[in-house]
Amino acid sequence: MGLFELIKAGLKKTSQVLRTDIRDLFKQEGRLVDEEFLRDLFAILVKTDMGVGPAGEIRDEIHSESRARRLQMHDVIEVVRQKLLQLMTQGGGGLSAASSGPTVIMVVGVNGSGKTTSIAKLAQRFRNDGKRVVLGAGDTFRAAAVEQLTIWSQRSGAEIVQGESGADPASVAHRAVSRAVESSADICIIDTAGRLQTQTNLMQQLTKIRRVLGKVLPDAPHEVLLVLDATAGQNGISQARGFHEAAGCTGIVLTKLDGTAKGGVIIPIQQQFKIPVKYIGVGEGMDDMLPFNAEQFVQAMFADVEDGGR
Ligand SMILES: Nc1nc2c(ncn2[C@@H]2O[C@H](COP(=O)(O)OP(=O)(O)O)[C@@H](O)[C@H]2O)c(=O)[nH]1
Ligand SMILES: [Mg+2]
Repeated sequence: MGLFELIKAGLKKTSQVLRTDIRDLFKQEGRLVDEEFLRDLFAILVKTDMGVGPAGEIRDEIHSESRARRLQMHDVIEVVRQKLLQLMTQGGGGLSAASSGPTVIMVVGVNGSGKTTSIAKLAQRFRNDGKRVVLGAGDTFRAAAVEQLTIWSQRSGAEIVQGESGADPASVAHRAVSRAVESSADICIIDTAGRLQTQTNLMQQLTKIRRVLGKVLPDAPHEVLLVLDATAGQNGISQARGFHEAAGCTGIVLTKLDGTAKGGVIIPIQQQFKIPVKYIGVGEGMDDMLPFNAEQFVQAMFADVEDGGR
């Protein structure tokens, strides 16, 4: 499958809901832009979790441009697409790299958001590019997380540094980066816990890991990726805010887009965190993570609507 086909497949749930709803809206050929139409369109857009602000902007734009006119479905979709593109920020072109030595990437987020899976996917991408990768199993809180990362690292041919169960994650992180330096690895990715006894403990731990990374390599971490579960919708945003504050995140990985019809959530996410979405997760397999591209994302959201909608 090509890149766009993968994104399209990943956004299938979102585009299918949009397809049903938008086609309903255009049962007659051409539709008068009146109060009822604007209200229905607004409701459809809000259903994607893009937020009432953005949905309202789109509604108002169509209102002011086309009030009392008859519009074809294609014209409306075109306006919605253009406006969504304006509201979205571009991806920011891949990950930052160290000027010399290994690039250190720290990965944070709520339990179950997809951190460990995304690390495995990232490691696989780097391995495909011929890079040498060291993984730090910094989620020592859950024994299963270490196991999971070990299995993935064996598959992709990445090296893994782990501690005893319950070991200090900061010391695991320290050893992982030191190992990456000493083995001249290109990339070091640090996994972290998403849950501890208390939220305060967790935030302190993340701050400490970040500090320790900088002690081994002064400009590390080069990226701090915040992993967000798209199926959590807008609720996930408030949950993740603490992580952003504690770890100083530089980019977002938005996972599980394949599992939700609320793909529009990417807009409030970008607006709230003001850091670029770098990758999107569209499945559980190792190849199911793609670089984020706003134009392709918007195209994919509406791909189904137009495929059979004319
Ligand atoms: N469908 C789907 N599942 C995902 C995706 N990313 C992660 N998962 C699943 O989400 C669950 C939790 O992932 P995990 O990486 O263990 O989360 P962590 O607790 O943040 O490390 C696992 O069952 C993963 O297979 C994705 O993009 N799509
Ligand atoms: Mg994990």
